[in-house]
Amino acid sequence: MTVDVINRPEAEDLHVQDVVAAGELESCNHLLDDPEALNRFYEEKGYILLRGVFDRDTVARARDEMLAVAAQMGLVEPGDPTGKWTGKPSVGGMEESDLYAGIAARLIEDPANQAVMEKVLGEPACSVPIVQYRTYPPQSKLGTVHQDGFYSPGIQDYRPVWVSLTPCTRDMGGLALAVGQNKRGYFHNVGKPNPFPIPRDAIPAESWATTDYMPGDVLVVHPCTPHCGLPNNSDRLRVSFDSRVQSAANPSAIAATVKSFTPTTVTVDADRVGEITLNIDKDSYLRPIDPGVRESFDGFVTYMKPGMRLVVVRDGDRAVMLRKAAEG
Ligand SMILES: O=C(O)CCC(=O)C(=O)O
Ligand SMILES: [Fe+2]
Repeated sequence: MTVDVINRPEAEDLHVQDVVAAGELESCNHLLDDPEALNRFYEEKGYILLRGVFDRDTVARARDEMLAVAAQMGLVEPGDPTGKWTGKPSVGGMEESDLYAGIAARLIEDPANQAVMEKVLGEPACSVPIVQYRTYPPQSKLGTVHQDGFYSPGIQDYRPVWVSLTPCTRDMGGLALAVGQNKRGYFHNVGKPNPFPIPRDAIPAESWATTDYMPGDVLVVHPCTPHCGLPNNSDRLRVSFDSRVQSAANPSAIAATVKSFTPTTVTVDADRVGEITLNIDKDSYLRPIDPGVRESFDGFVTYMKPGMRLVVVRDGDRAVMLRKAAEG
């Protein structure tokens, strides 16, 4: 049954602590060479789990690169590939730090991993320049139960990927998904303030599933699948990132530098694509300064600056979204 927009100011919220992920996610490796069957599984269950498909050396490189940043912050000893926590508290808020820039793209776009990404997307893939890098010590503050698509309107034809770079057994707080709940619309409660928490009774408790993730595994999460990161109760950091893959031939989300603008257009120099001018309208999702804050259309020329680094999401020559760049 599809839910209409939920507007229930009195509803009790669903918290990550309430999620008991008793189900086990299934591997889709046997469907990799059958694009139709793979798509059917994705649309039916709301995810694709591929075991051990990324090349080991490329995963180890990405792991070492992320752990080197964690070591700089004192969270792990330098050179410790297991990511054992030193006990130093994390300052938090590092998910989009420039210190990590490029790690995800190097892994996803490595020639050794391209073929599998092409199978996941159905055409040659490149990564979207928006990545959240997570080096989460035990007992870190928990996130929310959410559906990615609710917060990212207009991003078409991409597939979100979640990758753990060290073994992420279930005591370390990997991703839990509400299996098959991607076909019922958005559960976010617009009767409550941002982040519009999902009501407790909206998702059947028995739909929740997780697994022990291993380095080289790739999890693709449907933009409408409710999911959350579980608590990390181990003695190690959870070392994962989440990004998205999209068409390499016709990328809709591109990193770009602002050249000039008018009240209704922006001209940017876009990576891979070159100079383009896009129309801005009142429905464009404008968050060029702080990705968490939507700016007004009317004030466009007052906050735009030449040289700004952005991620531009386009549909033809319309700007669907302008977002502060998260990657280099
Ligand atoms: O890794 C997490 O804790 C959350 C990840 C997530 O929300 C995502 O991959 O969309
Ligand atoms: Fe998410």
